[in-house]
Amino acid sequence: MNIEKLMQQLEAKHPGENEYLQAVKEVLMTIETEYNNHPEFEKAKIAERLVEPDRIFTFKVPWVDDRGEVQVNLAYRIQFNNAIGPYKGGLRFHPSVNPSILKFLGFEQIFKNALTTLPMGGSKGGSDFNPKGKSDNEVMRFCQAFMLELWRNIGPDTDVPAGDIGVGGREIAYLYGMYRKLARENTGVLTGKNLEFGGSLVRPEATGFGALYFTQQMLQTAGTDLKGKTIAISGFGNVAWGAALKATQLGGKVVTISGPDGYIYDKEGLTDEKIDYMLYLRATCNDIVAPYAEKFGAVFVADRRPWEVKVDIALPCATQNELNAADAAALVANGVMCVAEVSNMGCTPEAIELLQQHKILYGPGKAVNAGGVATSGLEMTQNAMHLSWTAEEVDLKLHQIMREIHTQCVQYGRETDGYINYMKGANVAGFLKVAKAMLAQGII
Ligand code: 2IT
Repeated sequence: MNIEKLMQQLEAKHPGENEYLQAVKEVLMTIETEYNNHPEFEKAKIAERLVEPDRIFTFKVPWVDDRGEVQVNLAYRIQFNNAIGPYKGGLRFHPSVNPSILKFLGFEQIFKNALTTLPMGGSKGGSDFNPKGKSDNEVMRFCQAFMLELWRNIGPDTDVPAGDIGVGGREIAYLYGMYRKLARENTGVLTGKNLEFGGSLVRPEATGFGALYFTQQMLQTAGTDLKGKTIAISGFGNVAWGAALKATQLGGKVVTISGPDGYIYDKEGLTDEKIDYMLYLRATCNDIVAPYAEKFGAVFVADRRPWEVKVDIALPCATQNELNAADAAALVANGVMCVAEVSNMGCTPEAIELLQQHKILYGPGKAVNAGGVATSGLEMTQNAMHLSWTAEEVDLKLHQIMREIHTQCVQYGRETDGYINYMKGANVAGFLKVAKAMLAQGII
C-alpha cells in the first residue's frame, strides 16, 4: 500500500476535507504492516474501496419556524460500508456539520461497529440545523421535514440511524413518528428510541458506561484501577453524563466538566446530585456550565478547556479534536496515566503521538465509545425479536462486548516492549474483519 499516493489522490478529490483526511490517514498508517502481509488485499484494492463511501445522500430540509418564517437547512446521510451488516450510525444536528465531518464520522463508524462483534456496517448523517434555542415544535417540524426526505433510503435491515451531538431521545422520537407514518410499519429503523416504543434500557447511559468499562480494563491491564483516581471530563451532554455516573460508581473522582463557555473545576468531585444537575443544565438549553459553579461552590474557568487540571485520567467527551498537543503536554507534565477518548477522534494526531511517546495509556474513540452503538445493536436485536431485555441483561452484554473489544485491541496492539498501542489494535482488528468480508464477497 502506498499511503502517500493514496492520500494525495484522496486529497485531490476532496480538497479541504480535513477531518475526513485525518481519520483516513490514521487508519492507513496503523494498518499498513498488516495490509502488506496480505497481498490479496492490495490485489482487490481494499484500501481504495474502503476510503470512499458507498453513497452520499444530500438533501435540503425546508421547515417553518415559530414566527412563520421559512427556514432551509442542508442535510446528509452517508452510507459508508455495509460489508458486514446494515449501515448503522448516528445523526448529528449542529451548525458545524459538513461533508468532511460526516465522512470522518462515517469512516470511523465502520471500524467501531466491526469491533463491537455485532453485524453492523458504517454510516453517519445529520444536518447543519441547530436545535439549541429552538422550541419543541420547531424541533418536531424540522425532524418531520428531515424524515420526509430520508425515509426511502433507510430501513431496519438497510440503514439504521441513531443519535449523536444534538440528537437525543426527543429528536429520535419525532423522527421515528414520521417514519412510522410514512412507511406504515413499526420496525427498529432508528435506535435510541423511548422505552415505550421499542427503545432499549441502558441505551442512554451506554456510551459513557461502556467507555468506563473499557477504561477500567485498560487500567487493570496496566496493574491498577479506577479507585481513588481523579478524572477530568469535558462536555456536559448525554455522553459526559453517562461517563461521570459510571466513573463515580467505580470509585473515581470526577473533578471537571465543560461547556462552550469554559470548564468547571470541582475539587470535591461530582456526586449523583451534581450529575443530575448536569442534565438539568442541558435541558435548559442555554448551553453553558457556569451556573454549576455558583450552585455548588466550585471554580468556573471561562473560555478554557479542562486539560490544564492535574488529574490521573482524562476523558474527552465533547467533540473531535478537542484535545491538542499543548493539552496533551500539560496532562503529561501533570502526571496523567490514561487518556481515553469518549468523543469521536477527540485527540489531534499530534496529541496522540505525544501521549504514545510518553507511554501513556491512550484509548481511541472507536474502541472506547463503541458501547453506544453496541447497545444500539442490542436494541435492533430486541426489536427484531419483538421483546425487551432487562437492564441487567443489556448491561451484562455491554460489559462483555467492551471486554471483547479490549481483548482485540491488546491482541493487535501489543508492541515488543509490552506497551499496548490501542489505536493500532483497534484499527487493525476492525479493518481485518471488514476487509475479509469485502474480499469474500468479490468486487461489488
Ligand atoms: O458515534 C457513535 O457511535 C454514535 N453516535 C452512536 C451511533 C449509534 O448508531 O448508536
